[in-house]
Amino acid sequence: MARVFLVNPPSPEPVRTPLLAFCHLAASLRAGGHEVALLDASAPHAPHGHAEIAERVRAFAPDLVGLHLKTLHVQPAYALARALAGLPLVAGGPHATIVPDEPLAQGVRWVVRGEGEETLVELADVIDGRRAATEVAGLSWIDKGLVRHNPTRPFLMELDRLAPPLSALDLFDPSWYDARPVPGGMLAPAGILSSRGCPAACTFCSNDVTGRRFRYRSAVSVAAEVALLRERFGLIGFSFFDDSFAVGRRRVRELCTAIAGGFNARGVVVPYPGTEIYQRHHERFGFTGWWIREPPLAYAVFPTSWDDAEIRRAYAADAALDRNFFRHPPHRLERIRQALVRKAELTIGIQRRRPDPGIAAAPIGVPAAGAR
Ligand code: B12
Ligand code: SF4
Repeated sequence: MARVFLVNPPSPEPVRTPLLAFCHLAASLRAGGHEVALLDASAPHAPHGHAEIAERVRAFAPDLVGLHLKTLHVQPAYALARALAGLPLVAGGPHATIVPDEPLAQGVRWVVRGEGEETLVELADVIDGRRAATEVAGLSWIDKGLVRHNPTRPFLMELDRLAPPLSALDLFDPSWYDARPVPGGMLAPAGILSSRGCPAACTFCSNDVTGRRFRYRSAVSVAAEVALLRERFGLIGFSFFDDSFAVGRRRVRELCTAIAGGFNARGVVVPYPGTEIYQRHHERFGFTGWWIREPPLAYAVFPTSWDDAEIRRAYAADAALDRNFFRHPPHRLERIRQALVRKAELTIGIQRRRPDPGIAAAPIGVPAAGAR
């Protein structure tokens, strides 16, 4: 059993939710029989000073210390690596995947390229003396002073077989974040990952970890996670962190069926003429020609100011919900309404955390008026 301490380095751009990558990595390490501790130093109230971080790490007596690297915040991460000199460092994440030689030149001994669940567990096995480093696909490392890049590990195809990320939530200290923990002391996770990869190839996109090959979890597995989040944290709305959530019509349909819900990016859908959703459903639900036969949808100007009442109106009131184009039964309408109210509350919460009244006036996190 190896002892692994994961550190998300401090960054000038604090993140207010547990790092999902660490949920996945820690869950897999535990499932592989290893001991894990972690520190999300990018969280607003976590320790940020090198001395305090180093003290915590050393107190755990780790066999491996993992650092998460993103390009934008790599300089503070390398400064931390210097402060942790002498400890067996392993780096991973988007930046380490793209330029593995760089962390190796910055005092890091091992780099995990790409998805890390299997590679990190196998590296922990190497530390335990249970396998050779040369056998670990996806690993770059320094061997007797020379940099070696082992062959690339294929993408993880069977995502259902991964250890459930929720099983590592207890490792995050709620006091590092602003969010209030639920009874039982744990924080809700930031989001769900139902798929990995994206077949598109936007020229500005840096998704080298999950790549172009689209893979997805079964609807049953995602529905089970949603049910657990509802039960344990009382959540009624869920963020999906997928690279490209909408890929695969059959998949999304199965997901909708498996949870008795819908996916709502920006308010309630309006079936515009010429769209597929209109074409397929107007006869069945009786909204043929609705824009000419029925009173116009009464949307208020969107948005006008950013006080609480305005946020509530912009998020929680939706003329399309009242119109109920798809004849949802009352209980489902009520669930959608609750989700909209929750969205409004979250936005008000974000707004309240903004210290600068000038910034508070900016329409951050609010759907564009035309997005309906
Ligand atoms: C969700 C998300 C966020 C959320 C994270 C919330 C949270 N609490 O987790 C928020 C909104 C906060 C966020 C913020 C930012 N993000 Co972001 N985000 C993502 C997104 C969509 C999913 C990340 C994720 O969870 N992936 C799933 C996990 C399983 O994959 P992963 O994170 O890569 O981790 C795996 C491997 O990298 C590796 N690994 C990761 N860390 C480590 C550490 C060790 C030791 C080891 C061994 C392995 C390892 O193993 C993990 C498991 O397989 C990705 C897109 C993507 N394709 O990943 C962008 C992405 C990671 N974000 C990106 C960027 C640019 C940012 C910002 C810098 C945006 C900005 N401000 O400009 C900020 C940075 C904030 C900060 N201080 O860190 C880029 C990073 C590119 C780069 N080269 O660094 C990505 C790749 C988007 C893109 N395609 O360009 N982000
Ligand atoms: S993840 Fe988004 S930005 Fe990246 S290639 Fe796919 S569609 Fe483009």
